[in-house]
Amino acid sequence: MLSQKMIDRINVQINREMFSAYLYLAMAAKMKELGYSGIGKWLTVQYHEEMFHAMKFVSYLHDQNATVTYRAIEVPEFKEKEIKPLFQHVLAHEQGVTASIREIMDLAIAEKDYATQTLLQWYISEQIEEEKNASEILQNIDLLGNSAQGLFMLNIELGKRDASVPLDFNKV
Ligand code: OFO
Repeated sequence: MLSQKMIDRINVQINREMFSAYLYLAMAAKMKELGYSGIGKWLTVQYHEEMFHAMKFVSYLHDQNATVTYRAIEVPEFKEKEIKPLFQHVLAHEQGVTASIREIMDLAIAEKDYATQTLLQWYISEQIEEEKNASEILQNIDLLGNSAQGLFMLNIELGKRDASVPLDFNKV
């Protein structure tokens, strides 16, 4: 059985994951509007991944017979229109999410909540992947010298991304 503090904290995280989804969806729309359809596709895949992260927590609360509370999702704000600053924003955002997951782990350890610790191991590994993805794209941008030709190629490359998580949340 989960503590009320843990249930509340996981509900906050569900909201944060949904905000991440919404942020990436908004970024995808902007990139598509600017003609970067491949980068838009990459960000849309990321939106699905974030919804999966949210729904995996939802599923966990249901399994633990705890209450799921959906709160309002903040409006995603970002000004970046250039590719490099946009992915710097993505990386900084993911670093913030990593810190948030670590906070829940700290709580789970303090409460000797072994079940939640087991669940969180998945998120900790996933955050390594999330930060690595954004860092690699930034490295590629630097290697390509931020040139128009390089960005053209990057746009094609990122458009090949497929989701690494199930998109059917009924299976979560
Ligand atoms: Fe859910 O990992 Fe990104 O935000």
